[in-house]
Amino acid sequence: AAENGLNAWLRYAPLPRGTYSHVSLPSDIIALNSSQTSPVYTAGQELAKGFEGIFGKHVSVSHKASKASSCLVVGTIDEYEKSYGKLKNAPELKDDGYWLSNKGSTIQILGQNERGALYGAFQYLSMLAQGDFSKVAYASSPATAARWVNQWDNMDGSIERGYGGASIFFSNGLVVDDLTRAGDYARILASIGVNTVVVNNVNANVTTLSTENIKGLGRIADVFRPYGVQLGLSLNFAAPNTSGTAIPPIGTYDPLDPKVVAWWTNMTELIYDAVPDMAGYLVKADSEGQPGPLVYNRTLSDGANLFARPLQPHGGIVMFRAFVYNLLNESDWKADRAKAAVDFFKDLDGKFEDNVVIQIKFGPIDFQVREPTSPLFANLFKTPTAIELEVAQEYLGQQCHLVYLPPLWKTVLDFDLRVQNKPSLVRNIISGERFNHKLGGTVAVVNVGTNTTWLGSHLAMSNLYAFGRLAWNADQDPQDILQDWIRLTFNGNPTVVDSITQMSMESWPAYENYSGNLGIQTLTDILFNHYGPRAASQELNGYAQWTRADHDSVGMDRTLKNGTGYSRQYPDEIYNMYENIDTTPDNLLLWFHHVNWTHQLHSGKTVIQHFYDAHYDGSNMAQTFVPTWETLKGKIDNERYNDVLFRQTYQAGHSLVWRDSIVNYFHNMTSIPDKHGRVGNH
Ligand code: GCW
Repeated sequence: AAENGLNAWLRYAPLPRGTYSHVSLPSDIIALNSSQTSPVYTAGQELAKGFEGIFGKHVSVSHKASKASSCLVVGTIDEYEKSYGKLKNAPELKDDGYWLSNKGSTIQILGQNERGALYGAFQYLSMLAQGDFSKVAYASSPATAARWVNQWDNMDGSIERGYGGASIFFSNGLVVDDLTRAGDYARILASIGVNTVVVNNVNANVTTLSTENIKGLGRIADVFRPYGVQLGLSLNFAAPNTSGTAIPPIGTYDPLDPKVVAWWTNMTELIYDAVPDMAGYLVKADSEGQPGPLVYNRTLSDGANLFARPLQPHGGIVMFRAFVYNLLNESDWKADRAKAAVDFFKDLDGKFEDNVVIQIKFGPIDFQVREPTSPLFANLFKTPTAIELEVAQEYLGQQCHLVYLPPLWKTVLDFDLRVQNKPSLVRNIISGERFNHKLGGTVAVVNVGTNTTWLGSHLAMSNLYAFGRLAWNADQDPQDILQDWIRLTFNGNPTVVDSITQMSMESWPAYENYSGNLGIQTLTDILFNHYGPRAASQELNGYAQWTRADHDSVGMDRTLKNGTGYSRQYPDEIYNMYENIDTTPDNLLLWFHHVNWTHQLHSGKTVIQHFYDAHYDGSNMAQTFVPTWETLKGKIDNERYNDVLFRQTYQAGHSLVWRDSIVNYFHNMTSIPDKHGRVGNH
């Protein structure tokens, strides 16, 4: 049944009866707010739904404080204290934080704000649904203030890089009438602490700002609101000069022209009339054909501030994307797109309004299977930053391959950039802690669509779940998060947990091995759809995702002494590590250095032999996912069992296509035989 997919990890499946006979469940739920648009109200409903599903117990919800014992109270700390008196030993909570505690059989779920109370309820339900009845004494606050997802939904209902069906927000140029799925989405996101959804594509169409669509955005915000999810909006920089919006065009979009300032101020007011709690704007400017301030010889900070100022009275923020680059020519040995973000943004540090956050893709290129940490995180001190991750598996198998991404994200979140020779973990930079900012963010590009699995694949949902968990607290183990997800999404049967854990944890290494290793990036077709192997497409394109592979040698020389100088964008300790081939880790060798195919790695293998071996290892690994999955037959529902089996069988086959395509390509190029005789000669 579709609800297995639609409810994602919020299924509240019945626990085996014997497992909770010793637990005394509350007899009443008191939600300290009776307004149906309040997240506290939602929390009450959700808790009742959970008790019903997990324990088959009906627990009624009321909204009046009472002293009855064995009831569950959910609300804000403030509301609680109004009714029950001052709390002793209440913990310090940040915005959106929560505190779970119990006094005898009375359970309290208290939020720093209403949203926090809902998050606390979801946390409590997550414990119950996993059969975890341990102590309810737990306070938690989010690491980053902005926990946003970016949808790349177009007004015509298509989704850029979408592999899970059509948009749940737009169709035929308008906001859809039936927003049930949008509300369901908000529920899923609230359960993992996501607080904003930017609903339209960063390649923004101006008609999102038509009079009719602004009303529609108001309706989207209305279905989000009970879940504490705010609407965010992506803007097209040229909107003031384009017809189709609620305000007539004025013939220019120069950010310093007072007419343009007035235009955006008026537009912002119109939007806030419809969406009084809008979170803010997301802007992609001067990138990949999008208009921006550079067209008028203005700076990117002029561009960001144009939007920041009218948002200030409303408490909104601008997420300004650092994904700005120019097309380049491969014949120039020093040309390097990886340098673009620092080149464009470094000197603007300090020139942004206080409510601007620079949103930075985790690596300097574009969601590749392995990239070093973007050096921009170490070059902005006065400006808060957010990391941009991709749940959409654009270059990473497009949800047709299982690739559990948190281990990849953690290589960046946990990376120590050693700014001024001091500990400078990326996760402490984006939280605002390292450079003392209140703002900061963790963002994911997510391509959920109308498909009843949301992402088009049941197993891909672990990436969305883990994204939210890591945005809340990046100091968590990807495997622990995964196992929570497995128990909630499927069940706690040890075979189920072990098998899915094994496949998932092996999936990124497998994909890296058969798609592109040693830091060469993902060798997908980059000219067309970013799917499937096409190593040749990496050369002679303007996108500058080059491998510089030829008969003798391979890799991008990004050193200062002989290459593009990208290495120098890092602080000294990191620069020294990457500048020197001996201290560059094998998995990023070809990102930083141009070497002979016969160059010996730290592992002792040559580069070319590593290519051959890795492609066989990776595809062999992908073959094992099928029998591993087959151990679940009868242990989960048939519908999901069969659906995933089909996908894993496909992945196993496609990994062979990957393997043979890549090893043959480089074997033909180098004429170097495989030591194990597997390549060529057939
Ligand atoms: O990865 C590239 C994608 C584009 C995308 C762009 C971006 C929405 O191929 O489809 O545009 O990144 O992040 O802006």
